[in-house]
Amino acid sequence: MVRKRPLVIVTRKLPEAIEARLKELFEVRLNEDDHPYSADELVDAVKRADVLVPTVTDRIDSKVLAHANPNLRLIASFGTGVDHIDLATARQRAITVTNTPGVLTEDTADMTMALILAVPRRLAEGERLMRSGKWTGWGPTSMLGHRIWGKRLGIIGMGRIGQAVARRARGFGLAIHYHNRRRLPEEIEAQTEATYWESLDQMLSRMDIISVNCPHTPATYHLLSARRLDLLKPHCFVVNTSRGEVVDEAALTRKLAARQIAGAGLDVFEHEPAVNPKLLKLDNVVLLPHMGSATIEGRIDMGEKVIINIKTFVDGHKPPDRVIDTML
Ligand code: 8YV
Repeated sequence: MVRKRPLVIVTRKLPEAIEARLKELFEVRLNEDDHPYSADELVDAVKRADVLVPTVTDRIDSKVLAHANPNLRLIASFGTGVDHIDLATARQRAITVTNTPGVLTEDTADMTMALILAVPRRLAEGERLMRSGKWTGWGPTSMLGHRIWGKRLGIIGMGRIGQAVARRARGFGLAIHYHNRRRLPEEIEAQTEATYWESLDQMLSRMDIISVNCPHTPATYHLLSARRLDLLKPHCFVVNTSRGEVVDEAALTRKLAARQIAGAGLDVFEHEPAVNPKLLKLDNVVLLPHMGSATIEGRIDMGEKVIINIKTFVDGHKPPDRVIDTML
């Protein structure tokens, strides 16, 4: 690092306490009005920054990185997913990349569980009915949903968040099934009596609820493709709190509209902030604005992690949350 106080450019507004601490430690450029940066603004940022703090809304691709000044040595991303950063180009340019894993696990698992409950039990539909003023009172066959207890939950991606979802889901009487690149150690499986499926296709065809909890990588892009969505039973519900790109959103929308899938709970979308307009018209979906980890506690913890990653790096140590390690 060339300067005593490196220039840290933060692309979005962070909690006050985090911004205040960043200002104490570094020379900082903040985003006062919190507008998402355009591609030109990102280029401008990498031209000046010693450290860039982006979020999921910033596409740090090879075109942007081509403009990086030689002192840009660290991208300390605010978030766990790093699919918005071209990691191969960053590695080539010897830019270390860090993220903020672990601190949003429980919050994201809570939101996943909320959707697992909300869709089969028609929570959002019931709420809309109340606000419409059209509720005529209780009826034995009105607003019937589907029981959660005793159903099979298939978790795609049994990392930290997937496992936290499994722990919650056990409490609601769901049987836990999972597909993961690698099978988990027996003692972890035992905690939630989880059944491993090496074949995703086979798991999909047998589940009542699917929860997507894997990261978006080139290998998981459209993992739930049209072909795989065809394997789901018509009474199956799909919940996604990971990344929209993991599911073929157009195919999912078609199947939901045709009632070939019972419903979906989506916190993430393939082309955020755009949402397939046909999804907005469907009653059997619950849609949330990418708020899985949106708690003040979580955002502060994420900010603390960003600060620790920058501070250790600037002080010449290995930052704890290295996604790309250029320091070896
Ligand atoms: C964050 C997320 O809010 O951390 C992630 O990967 O998806 C979100 O929960 C967002 O990415 C912050 O950049």
